[in-house]
Amino acid sequence: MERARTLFPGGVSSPVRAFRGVGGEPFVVDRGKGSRIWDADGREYIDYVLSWGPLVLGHAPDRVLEAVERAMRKGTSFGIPTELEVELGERIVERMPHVEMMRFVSSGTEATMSAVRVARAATQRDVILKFDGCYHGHADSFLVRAGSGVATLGLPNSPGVPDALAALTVVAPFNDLASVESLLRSYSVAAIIVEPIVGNSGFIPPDPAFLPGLRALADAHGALLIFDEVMTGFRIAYGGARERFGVTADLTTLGKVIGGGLPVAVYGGRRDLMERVAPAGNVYQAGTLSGNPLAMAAGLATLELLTPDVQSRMTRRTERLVQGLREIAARRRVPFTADSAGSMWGFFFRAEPVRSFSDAKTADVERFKRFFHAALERGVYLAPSAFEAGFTSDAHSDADIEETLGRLDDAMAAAG
Ligand code: KE4
Repeated sequence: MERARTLFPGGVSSPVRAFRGVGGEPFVVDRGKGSRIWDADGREYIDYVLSWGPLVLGHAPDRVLEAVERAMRKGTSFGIPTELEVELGERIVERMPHVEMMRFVSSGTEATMSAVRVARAATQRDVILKFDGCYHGHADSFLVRAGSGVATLGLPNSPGVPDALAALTVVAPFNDLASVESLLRSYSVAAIIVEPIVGNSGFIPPDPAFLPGLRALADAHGALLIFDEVMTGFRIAYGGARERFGVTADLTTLGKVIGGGLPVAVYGGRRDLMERVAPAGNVYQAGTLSGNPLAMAAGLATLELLTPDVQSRMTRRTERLVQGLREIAARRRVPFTADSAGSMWGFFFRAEPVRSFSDAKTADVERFKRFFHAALERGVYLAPSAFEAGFTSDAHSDADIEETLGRLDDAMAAAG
């Protein structure tokens, strides 16, 4: 880390990794396999961060490694169409038929910024509406009251984003349809962009009427609806938010899981919208490594292994983990609320359920910090921020879950 700090800001390649939200020094990881990771000193952890979501099959699954190996022997990149990208695209459409046409990019940020560009072009409007505490990557327009690392570091917004640009982003509280409606009346909004379940302020599910309400309000005001499923995609249901909530977005962004740990993300949706993207249309977007064959191979192998049975097995284990934590907190009289959807989960040290980022901010962050370190000392790696979601994988066995609950019971006592 000393060497890293002379090379990289904060010694990290992404802010959330720096443990600024929990204090102390990040560990340096050496390797991972299944549900476990080992640090450079050989300490072993059960991993519930899983590279912030991508590793839905756990670390280094044999079938994914073999697929990447096969692909790399044929070359690591071409910048030429390959069959692999077609195959992964077809897998995605099979799961999410509302993603009629798509474009591969290399990060969630690229996906969301491109989806917003398409929406602005299609509606010829400039303003976008996002939600307080939601994080859609670090493109300028999204760094307005964002979640994830922005919230973790307590940054109000971000210097370097021109006021003129930030003014084109309006923000509503999550789960607050009245606020959305009043903003849609006051501004000519190109698109509403939302995490269907917020994973970047901790784990915050939508009220039942919220997503259908956004759909109706968007339609009533000529705005498009973008579901940012970079985190929820292929985690909260086999077919994502549309399957779980029955609401169809005009554009959807995906990432993380579809790359199996390699850099892949996607924006896509209605064909009439996506046909506006160059070279079919005139909305420009491009990328040297988009559709990279190694990343396509990893994503394909991952989705092929992510069957409905695997999905329901992970859901069951995640529910067991969350219910177990609720029981531990109740027994220890610790104010606590937790929830999950598929293989995505989260908790807050607060008695009442959390419905918005302002609720999340009232949770006991100091207790979270103590709990995080007590868990880490006992070999459980949770996200080093009170404003992140947790994940499980198909590699997290029933025994891992039971082992985790024993260790976290102890950690909750130690956290006082
Ligand atoms: P990337 O540009 O980091 O690949 O994706 C941005 C993004 C977009 N949308 C959602 C819903 C996301 O959760 C993310 C990225 N998530 C964070 C952690 N919650 C990535 C971790 C990091 O920033 O290092």
